[in-house]
Amino acid sequence: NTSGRDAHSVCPAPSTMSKAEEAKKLAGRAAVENHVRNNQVLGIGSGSTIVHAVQRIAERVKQENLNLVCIPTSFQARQLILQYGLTLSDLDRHPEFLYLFFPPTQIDLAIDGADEVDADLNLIKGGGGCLTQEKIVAGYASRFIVIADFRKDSKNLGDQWHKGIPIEVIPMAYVPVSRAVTRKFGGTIELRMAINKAGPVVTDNGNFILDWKFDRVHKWSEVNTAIKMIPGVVDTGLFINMAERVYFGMQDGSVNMR
Ligand code: ABF
Repeated sequence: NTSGRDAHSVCPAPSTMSKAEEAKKLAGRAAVENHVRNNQVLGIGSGSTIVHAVQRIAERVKQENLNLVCIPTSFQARQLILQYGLTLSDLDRHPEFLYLFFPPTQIDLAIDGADEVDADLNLIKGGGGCLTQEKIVAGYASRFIVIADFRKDSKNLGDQWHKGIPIEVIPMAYVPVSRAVTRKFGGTIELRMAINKAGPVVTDNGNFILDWKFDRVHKWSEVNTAIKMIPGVVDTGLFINMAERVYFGMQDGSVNMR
């Protein structure tokens, strides 16, 4: 992830940490078992959960001699694809647009993590700063499958994830965008800083990230559209009506599907 931020890396108890890691693995592997098929073009997400999915994809490529092509959602995902010896590609070579129906889309399946998933499968993403490329790849895929551990499961956005909704902005506009968002929708907003506080986090696209902490439940589809219309906004970490299915790895070793 761009920022190196892990939502759950702040001094977790060791047992919680290992249960969460095990849950990520369960979710990632289950999604790959159920959805990856020969001759697919795959979108590969970012974060720590996707690592387990990529490991399983690489195993299956070897065991079953699968012919797969992978499109990354970040520099991290690109490195992961290369590290596991998978075939790297891009949207230049696989550009078909889902909503045209014919010719069919060429990204068959995008798999990615999330920071939070609500009851309607709306997501907050971008805790790792890769939200724009993640949304592009998911948006051009026929199927978008999310993998997560039990801590991401939520009724309403904001119940579990308290770091706000990430918004990627063009650097020169971060102050007016911050003001526009809080004036219209309330809450508070912060420019995401690098861990050493030496400067702002810079995304793979050369932009900044604002974290908007909202103070009430909103109509997220409308909020997403309105924020995207503010000059200087590149995209938001709200993924509305995009996920087809979510796999949650659970504490008891099971996998819940929604
Ligand atoms: C990416 O990685 C992001 O959109 C999300 O912020 C994060 C999830 O990370 P992890 O899998 O490490 O929990 O998918």
